[in-house]
Amino acid sequence: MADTISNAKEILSAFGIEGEIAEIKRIDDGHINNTFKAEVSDGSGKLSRYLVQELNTTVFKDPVALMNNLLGVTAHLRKAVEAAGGDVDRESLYAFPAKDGKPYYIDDDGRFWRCFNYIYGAHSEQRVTSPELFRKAAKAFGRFQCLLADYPIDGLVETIPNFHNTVSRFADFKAAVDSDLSGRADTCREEIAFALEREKDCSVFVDLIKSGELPLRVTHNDTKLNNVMFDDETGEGICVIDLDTVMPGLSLYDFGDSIRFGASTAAEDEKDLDKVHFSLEYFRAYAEGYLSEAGFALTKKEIDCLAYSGKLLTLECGMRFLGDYLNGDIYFKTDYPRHNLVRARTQFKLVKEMEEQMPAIEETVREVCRQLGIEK
Ligand code: GN1
Ligand code: MG
Repeated sequence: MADTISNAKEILSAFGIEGEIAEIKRIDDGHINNTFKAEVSDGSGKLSRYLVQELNTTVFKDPVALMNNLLGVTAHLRKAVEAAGGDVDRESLYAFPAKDGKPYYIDDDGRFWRCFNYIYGAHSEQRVTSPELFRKAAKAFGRFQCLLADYPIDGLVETIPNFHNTVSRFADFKAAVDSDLSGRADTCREEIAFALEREKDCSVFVDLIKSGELPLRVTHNDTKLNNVMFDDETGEGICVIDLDTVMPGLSLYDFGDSIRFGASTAAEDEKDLDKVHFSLEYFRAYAEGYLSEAGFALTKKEIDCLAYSGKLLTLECGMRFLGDYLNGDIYFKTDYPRHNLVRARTQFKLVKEMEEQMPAIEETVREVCRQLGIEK
């Protein structure tokens, strides 16, 4: 992975950005796309910053449709921020049009580039280090969901079909075990068995969607902590980023995925499992933040499923990591050969602890609802 972009000048110029490039710096936050911060000087000493990102078109197979989703959603969010008197350049993302009017540029090697406003005076966080931080992330994701509540769901394509369809994720996982393309299955029999034993869990949300008991909403679908930008001064979550998977989904996908990543005492790829624990304290903080923003808009069934969503989304992600390990690391970026296995292990440890603590997690949701006056 290069730390710079060899054809940065050409790419920036395609977006109408001329001037001297002062710096190109890789931002190593995501497992999928290649993201860079670009600083450009206009000659008079004034520096402008941009976020230049190469979309992973192996993962996102219809990038043009994706950009269409993104343009609609960002325009909607921008309007909402404007209406609330917010700072649109810091509280919303904006994809710059290229000179040909398209919101992307494809270079001679076929690489698919976008260019966004750089959210200045803000930072991302890679780990939950306090309940306050997680509560702030939760508020940002809860608000994000409310802002998109009136966005026409039919106008969005599924950028990755069946992204959180756990039944199809389970089938993919099983196929990865059966074909064992990497010849690694013998190194993770225990982890494989752990996932296979939980097949029944995988159909719970799918069935509730089918029966009409859970409503589809416009959701983010990748609500990792580092997809929120926090204000450098106030620490508040000011902008939700990484909008490539905004599409029809369940509120529970967003809640559960945040819990998966954040309600843990260790990093997603911590090798020492003794350090990895589910944190009920962090769970409570997230539930408080999220429900304070979005709780009144949720149905009773959605609220009843919040506790379970954390476990299910963690199981799903663990299966995805383990499946990728078995497939030979073809999806997630990895730094070393067992990286995906290490990630799967942390996820399964969290699943196990969430299962053990499920009554307490459910009671926490009820307590938070009472505390906020949410009665369904
Ligand atoms: C990927 O790109 P990033 O790091 O925000 C993945 C998520 C996983 C996450 C696991 C499009 O998100 O679904 O939950 O890694 N995104 C995609 O850390 O597959
Ligand atoms: Mg991301």
